[in-house]
Amino acid sequence: MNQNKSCDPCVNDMLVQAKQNHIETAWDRYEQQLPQCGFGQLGVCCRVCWKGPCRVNPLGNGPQRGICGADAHTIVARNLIRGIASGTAAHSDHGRHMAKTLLEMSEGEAPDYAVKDQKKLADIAAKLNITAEGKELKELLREIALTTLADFSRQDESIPCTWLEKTIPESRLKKLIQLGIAPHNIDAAVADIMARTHVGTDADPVNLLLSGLRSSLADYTGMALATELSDALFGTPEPVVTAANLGVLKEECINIAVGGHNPLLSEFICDMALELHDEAVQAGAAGGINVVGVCCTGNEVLMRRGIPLATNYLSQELPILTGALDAMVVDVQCIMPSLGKLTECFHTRLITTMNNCKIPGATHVEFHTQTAKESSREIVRLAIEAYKCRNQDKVNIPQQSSTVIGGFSAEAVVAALSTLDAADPLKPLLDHIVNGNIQGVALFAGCNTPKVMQDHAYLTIAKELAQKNVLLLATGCGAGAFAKAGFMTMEATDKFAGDSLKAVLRAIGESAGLNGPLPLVLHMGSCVDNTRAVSLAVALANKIGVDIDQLPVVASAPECMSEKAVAIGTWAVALGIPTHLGVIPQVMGSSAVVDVLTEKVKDLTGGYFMVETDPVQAAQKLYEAIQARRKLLGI
Ligand code: SF4
Ligand code: WCC
Ligand code: FE2
Repeated sequence: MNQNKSCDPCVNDMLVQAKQNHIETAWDRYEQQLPQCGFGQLGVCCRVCWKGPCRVNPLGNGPQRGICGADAHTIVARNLIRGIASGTAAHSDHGRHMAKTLLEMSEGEAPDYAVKDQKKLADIAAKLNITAEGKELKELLREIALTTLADFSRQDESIPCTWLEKTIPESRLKKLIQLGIAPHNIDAAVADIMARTHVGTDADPVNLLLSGLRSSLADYTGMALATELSDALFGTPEPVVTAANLGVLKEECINIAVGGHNPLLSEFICDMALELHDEAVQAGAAGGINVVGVCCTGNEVLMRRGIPLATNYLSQELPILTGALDAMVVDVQCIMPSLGKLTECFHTRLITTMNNCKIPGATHVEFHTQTAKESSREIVRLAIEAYKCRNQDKVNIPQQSSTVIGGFSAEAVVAALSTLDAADPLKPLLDHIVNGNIQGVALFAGCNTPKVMQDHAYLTIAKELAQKNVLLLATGCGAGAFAKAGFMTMEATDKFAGDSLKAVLRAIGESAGLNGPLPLVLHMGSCVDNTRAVSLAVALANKIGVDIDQLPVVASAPECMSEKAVAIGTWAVALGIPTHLGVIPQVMGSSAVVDVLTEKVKDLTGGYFMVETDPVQAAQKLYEAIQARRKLLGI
């Protein structure tokens, strides 16, 4: 029963239980939506103005234009880039929040925050050409914040965003400038899309798609700065051992799940869980407070603090069904509105925290950086109160979880490599790529969708590529899939890696003091942290003097669904990376758009999209893309 819904046994167990108790989940609501609208799936439904909605008949035997005359190509391109704009806005809003926090710190207005990683701060300053020497911390924070915020406000279109310029190879930047797609201002890239897709404005699909590429690069910029500034504040991740899946919930503890994306809050929830330990024990929870993660806030605290991960996006409702979750604390993005109604059936308190993300049915405790500790204390106390209403007889926690070795920031990877060659840490990695022990690198990113069996394609593609000696990296809910399935362990390396990959991972792991190989899939963080993988690729490219589109590096988003994922996939292509999508993107109604995204864009950026719903075939195509790159490099 339910075997086709997920490859995660915990999920399948909980779904049986949900059915018995007449509790509805995302999988049920997906079924209620079937059959989904064919026009929407093809991207040919336009709701840009109120003369519509207009639909173009994809079979050619109905209307071929909307009322204003827009054809399928215009409509599909407009719909696609509006999604990219939303993804860009979401990621970069997260980045802006970080930069503004640095500015507040410099003005003494965010007293609870500190710089945990001084080295990272110094690296950031150097990257941005800011002199750190002789400066007071506050002054340095201020300069970094203002330089970063200038990427949201610059009006001179001839100057690209600093965080883009400083984090990609020179040759790539030149190419992007030539194509007119290097953003000068993140917010302007978003606004440009909203302006040009207004009724009666840009109708040229290629021109529309180019602005989509520009916005996706603004998305990259916002992500890069968000990740780097978070590292300075909360620490750059280092290898850490933890666990994943619903078994990480503990009956004897007050369980708090943190979900969403923003480490500005969740870091303090983790601190407060320790501080209020005695209050929890007094309330009857002998084990104190157990913080677990969901989705990307989960990835953030997993990477930096080894907080266990309860589950990834699609199964975010299920921790509540265990009856053991006392509070679900959420910030922004990828939080199902269903949680409001669902928590009404349980003792679990849903707590929203951000002004731009309120959910009916939740308790709202507004979080401000100025009073981070105070708000976090209030939130954790709400969890303690909720725990007092828990019915222990109804608690049913699936006893399954997998070990996870996470924390592989680019710095952590380089540090591990430096145990092999301290003077030139990238050399061993490069040598192994050149001699074929490592055939290439694949980055798994993106979400979950009920359109396919949850996590299945991630695991299948990874097994296929690992067997062929491809080094695997993962972020976001893809990382969640691997974490739950035990793919972030040494055992998985022994079981699934091809011989030469296994030998390399063992050599690095052992010399780095791990007493075994590196895990099969390296956890690089939340979805905003995809730029960690880019920074590693850029370091390799710079070292051998090539551009990213020459490296044997590919990306795969087997279950992409969010607009952020669309933006990420698009910047991967803009940076020159062959990028696989495992679900059919909502663009198939326009042959012109499909042709640009899968073929013509190759001539512009070197990257391209490939769509393949069969995971074995997808692995084959990704491997072929790697081989094509190797051939061109002559290796
Ligand atoms: Fe219809 Fe044109 Fe309005 Fe879109 S913009 S809804 S195609 S009239
Ligand atoms: Ni990023 Fe996708 Fe997860 Fe949300 S958290 S569901 S965008 S991968
Ligand atoms: Fe995410």
